[in-house]
Order: sequence, then structure tokens, then C-alpha cells
Amino acid sequence: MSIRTMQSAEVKELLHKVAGFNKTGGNERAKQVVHRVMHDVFQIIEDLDITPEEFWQAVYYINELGQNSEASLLAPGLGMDKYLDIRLDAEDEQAGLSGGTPRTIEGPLYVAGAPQHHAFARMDDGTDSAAEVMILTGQILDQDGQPLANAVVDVWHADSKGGYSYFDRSQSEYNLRRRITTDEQGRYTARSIIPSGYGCPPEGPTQKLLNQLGRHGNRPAHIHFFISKPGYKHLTTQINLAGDEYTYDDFAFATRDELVVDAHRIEDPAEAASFGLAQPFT
Ligand code: MBD
Ligand code: FE
Repeated sequence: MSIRTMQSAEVKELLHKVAGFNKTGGNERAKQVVHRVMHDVFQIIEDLDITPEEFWQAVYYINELGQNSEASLLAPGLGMDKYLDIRLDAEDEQAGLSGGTPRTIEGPLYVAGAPQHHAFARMDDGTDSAAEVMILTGQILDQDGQPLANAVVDVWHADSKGGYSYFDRSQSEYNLRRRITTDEQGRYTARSIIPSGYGCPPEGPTQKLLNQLGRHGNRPAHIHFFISKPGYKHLTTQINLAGDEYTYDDFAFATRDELVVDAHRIEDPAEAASFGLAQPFT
């Protein structure tokens, strides 16, 4: 059974009123967007012969997403964040602003206002006994390869169980979240712990939908960065640790070849000491 209604005057008039086209108040952009979204929703119902049962299932699913604050988790799972990155990459390319470390998605777990430090920060609160120490160091360069002093490196990552402070209430405030300003050579260093990959809450609505698609909800171990300095383009990126089973199978589609890095074990006592670490490595 297929019933065609989209072309009817009745549906066109309904959409016109739904979007407030017959009213003077409101916001023109909102009207334009809502008109198009509802047109396309109606079109999908028509084309796929969506039953009322399927429709109400979707409505209650959206309620559940909201109750669990998972709309921002489903979005990357459905490739939306990645799609927006593809658009920004194309925009940069057109403007001649390509090059340097590539962007990748922010994800839903950033928290603003992390503690600020210059050149060095300890990121972990020392309570994650399952964790291995990690030294994270890098250099911020401009497009000509010149070091950028006093750039802000805003870093955040998960603990050894894949949980993020604030969202995981068992962690201390701003655990594994820091803002580090670069030194005169554009360098920054953090002492932290090696993160584990993130997995969507197994009983949550995001994972429920992924299950329907035969997909997992896992991300490889990764570390998020915002890099900023007044007068420069803001960079949102991540590094992905090599060797994770999900490095090239990220449910959020955020891995990029240029962003996969190998962790190397510090064996040299002098190198360990230069980071204030005693041997054996603990
Ligand atoms: C994450 O940690 C993340 O970075 C993304 C993009 C989605 C879910 C959890
Ligand atoms: Fe993340």
C-alpha cells in the first residue's frame, strides 16, 4: 500500500501554517528551516510508508534521548559531527586555509573552564590506580613553521575506564582537563595517565539504536585538544593512540591517519628524570 499525499494542496497548506508562513511574527530563518525539515519528514513518511506505530516509536525515542542527555552522543554516532567537519575542511580548502594538523570533532564531553597552567600541567588527580603514567608533549607552530608562544592548549581525555570527569561523577572536578599555555618555543608538556577508549552507555538510547544497525558504540583511546591564540584560527582536534582495536573503527568517525600516534615507552632513566619521573616507571 502506498498513499501519495505530499503533492496535495492540503499538505502544502498544512506545512505553510506549521512553519508560521501565514504569521508576521517570529524568525525568518527558523520558519525556513522548520518548513524544510517538516517537509522532508513528511516526505520520508510517504516514501518509506512509515506506520503510525513506527512514527510514535521515533517520538518516544527522542524523549528517551533527551531524558538521558544523549542527543549529543547520537549525533556523532550518526556521522553528523564528521559531516560538519567535512564541510569545514571544504570551506578551508576554498579559502586557501588548508594545511597543518587536521581538525577532528569536538565530541559531547568538553567542559569549559579547566585549570590554567604555563608550559607544564599535571592532569590526573593521582587516584586512578589502574592507570599508566603518560607524558604528553608537543609544540604549536604557525603556518610557516614558527613556534607560537602563549598559545592555549586546552586538553581533555578519559581515565583508564574510558570515563570523563564531570560526566563521570566519581571523578574529581576537572580531572584530566587542563589548559596549558605554550612556552617561548611553543612547547607544552603534561603529565597524565593513558586514557582508555570510550564506550556508549550500554543500556542507553544511543547504543540501542546502534544495536539496530548492527554497530558498536566504541571509540579508540584518544586525547582531545583545542588550540587557540588571538589572531589565529581555532583548531579542534584529537590524537588517537595507535594499536587500539578501534583506532580505525571509531563509532564517531573521528580518526584521521595524520592523527594516529604511537605511544613510546620511556626506558631511558635520564629521559624519565627530565620529566621528574623516577625509575622504575610508575
Ligand atoms: C567521546 O569521548 C567522544 O570523543 C565522542 C566524539 C563521542 C563520544 C565520546
Ligand atoms: Fe572523547
